[in-house]
Amino acid sequence: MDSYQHSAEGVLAHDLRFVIVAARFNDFVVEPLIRGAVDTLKSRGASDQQIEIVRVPGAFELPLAAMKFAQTKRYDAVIALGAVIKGDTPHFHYVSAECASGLLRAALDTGVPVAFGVLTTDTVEQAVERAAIKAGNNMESNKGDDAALVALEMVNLFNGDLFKASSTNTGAHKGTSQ
Ligand code: INI
Repeated sequence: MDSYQHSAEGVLAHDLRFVIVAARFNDFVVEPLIRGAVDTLKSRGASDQQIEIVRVPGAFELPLAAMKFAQTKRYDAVIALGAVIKGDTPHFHYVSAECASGLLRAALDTGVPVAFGVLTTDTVEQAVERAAIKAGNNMESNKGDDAALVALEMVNLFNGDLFKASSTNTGAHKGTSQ
């Protein structure tokens, strides 16, 4: 049986281009997410010129921005960052659900990886924790960092041998009968 292991481990970003689309809403949480994502990409060799950062009003606006940037084909991946924090009304549900499904659609419709780095939390405290804002935090739980790693992994997967036009791997459907 063929198996294929993958992760972002060792993946370098020297030749890759990323766009980070980030919501301004709850910027006290989103800005640290941006810093986490940028630090991770830079630690893998990306320069400032390879990382575009674009802000939109809120999480609800992220899908359209992600879709538009993905359609340009100028970027290897889109990293969407935001924070939807539950309030007293059902507004949270509409924003978070449409944001998630819209970002997935942007990826599926364009074929460009879109990392979902949007926090959806019940409380401000949970959001702060996931953005690793607390003093002394070593960024281990920064979800912007996680989203950047996901983007790297997906780009690396699609740039790899399994997707090369000249690939001689003809056993993709071996053993299946549909
Ligand atoms: N946008 C967010 O990014 N996070 C939120 O928590 C949020 N809440 O709770 O309202 C939010 N709302 C704004 C929304 O994303 C749109 O910008 C707005 O509805 C205009 O389209």
